[in-house]
Amino acid sequence: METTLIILKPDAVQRGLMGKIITRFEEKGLQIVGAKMMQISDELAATHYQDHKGKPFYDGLVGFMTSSPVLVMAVRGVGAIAISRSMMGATFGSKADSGTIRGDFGVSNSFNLIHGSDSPEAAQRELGLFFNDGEVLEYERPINKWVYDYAGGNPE
Ligand code: 3AN
Repeated sequence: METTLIILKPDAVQRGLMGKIITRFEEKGLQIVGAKMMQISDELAATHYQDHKGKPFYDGLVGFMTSSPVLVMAVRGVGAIAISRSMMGATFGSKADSGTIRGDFGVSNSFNLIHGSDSPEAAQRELGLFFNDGEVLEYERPINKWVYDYAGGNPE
């Protein structure tokens, strides 16, 4: 099982889209194992987006992410990182396919509703940035036996 960091960005929170977006993850079969609202500090945004420092959109991105509260979630499942990225759609809402979160709910290139870690290394790093010890939970989910095929021993 993989765990990934998802952030519902300030536009998703302000536009009242949290419930609809969370529902998509739940209905897909992914397990929410951590969730909290927070106001991202300048320091945390700078650390999270350190790879983008110096790019033309960096200041706007940090300003946007710190402008209003976000919902951060830890989302778990087999292949959760790639599945979440495909559910999110392409970076720009104007280009994202219909059926994806960005494609269905946004048209903007900078207000793009959602962040998801893009690799196992990024997920580990980002979960550590946004969640404290004990905030990402382990709990039994009986429905897992209908979400996954365990006939071979592992969830398929
Ligand atoms: P993604 O979130 O799809 O992985 P990245 O990692 O390339 O996209 O970029 C991180 C964030 O930076 C994006 N979510 C988006 O908000 C912002 N961003 C990336 N490229 C641009 C751009 N050209 N103009 C404005 N914002 C951008």
